[in-house]
Amino acid sequence: MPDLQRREFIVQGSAALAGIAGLYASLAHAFPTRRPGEEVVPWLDQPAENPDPVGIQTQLVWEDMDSWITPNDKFFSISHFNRPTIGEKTWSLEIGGLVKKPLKMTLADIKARPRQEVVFTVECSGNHGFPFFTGGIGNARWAGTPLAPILQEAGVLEKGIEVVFFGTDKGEVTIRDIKMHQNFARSMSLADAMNPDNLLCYEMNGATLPAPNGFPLRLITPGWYGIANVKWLKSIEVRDTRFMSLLMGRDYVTIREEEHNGETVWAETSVGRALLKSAPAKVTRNDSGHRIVGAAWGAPIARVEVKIDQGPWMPAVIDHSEEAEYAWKIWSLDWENPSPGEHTVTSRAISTAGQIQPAMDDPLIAKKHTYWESNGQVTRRIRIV
Ligand SMILES: Nc1nc2c(c(=O)[nH]1)N[C@H]1C(S)=C(S)[C@@H](COP(=O)(O)O)O[C@H]1N2
Ligand SMILES: [Mo]
Repeated sequence: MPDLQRREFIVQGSAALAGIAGLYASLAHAFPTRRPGEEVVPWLDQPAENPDPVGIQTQLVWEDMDSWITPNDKFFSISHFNRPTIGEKTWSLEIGGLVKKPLKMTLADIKARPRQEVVFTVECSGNHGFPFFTGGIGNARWAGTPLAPILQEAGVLEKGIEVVFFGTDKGEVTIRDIKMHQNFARSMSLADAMNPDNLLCYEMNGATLPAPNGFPLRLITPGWYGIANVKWLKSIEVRDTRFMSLLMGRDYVTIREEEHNGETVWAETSVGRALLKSAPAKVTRNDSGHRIVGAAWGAPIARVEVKIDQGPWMPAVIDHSEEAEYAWKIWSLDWENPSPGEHTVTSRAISTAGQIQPAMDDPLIAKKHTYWESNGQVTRRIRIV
């Protein structure tokens, strides 16, 4: 993410966050795999120091994961440009472009519309792409109003095929010798934008959407990588051509060597839908032994398997006490009599469609030359005493 490091940022304090801290503490759910008297055995491989604490704020600390819902003050936050401070009173959302009736809505207008919630695990597609970025994921209950009826009300014209979401944040982008100022922007096809699960979201885990996560309004598009979930929304524009921006066509582009009939094709694809993934979260220990706990997400999960060192894949137990279509699943495996010394723990998720999370040496991962869409199997190291 070298682009993140170079930018000037308007740093915003997290005072607002501290104020609502009490609110969501009561929302934290008891973690299903917790056992009496257990303690966490720390991983040996800790993440490297974050070189960009403004661009990447507050990563998930896997060992500390103790609730299905990630509390707001522990939720990661990514900013590519500045971090805008938006006053609710002066803010409004414009819906325009190729529509019959352009709309302008205040936050009160949006809150007066039908409310809808979704529990959705948001992951940055760069997560696990760098040694310093392994906690770019969190699970929250998002609330807002569905996007589709608003687009319907505006009346998308026949030739409208693309819906662009602009953030308030902006930065300088240089392409060849052209310097320009672009707002953060991402687009979706009209069909994808009309998905009834998409929300214009103003609430996170029962609290006002925190500034780092997009106050006053963000797009929540369940099933897509973090980048598609545009924060600090400013406007929505319907167009008649495909849309490009830094975050669609240059950055957040995966470059991969693919085999097509024995020939290598270098493919460039824009990051979009989430991919099948899992990770071990922590190993705990109490009087009755060791237990490996983790999460799986990115596609409907059928099974999760765990491998210790170079041993066989063993089936983990998926917890069904807290579940939602777009939320991560928590799994665990009791680790019988681990031998003292160093071990590796690897997990892989298997989707209901039969896909298997790829190993790091699978050509899908090994022949990927960019760090986006890093959904390869995660291996952690641990010392048992
Ligand atoms: N306006 C705007 N929206 C944005 C971003 C941004 O920099 N600006 N970052 C995106 C990225 S890369 C991710 S991973 C998610 C992260 O959401 P979060 O910060 O609430 O965790 O927001 C996305 N939406
Ligand atoms: Mo991201």
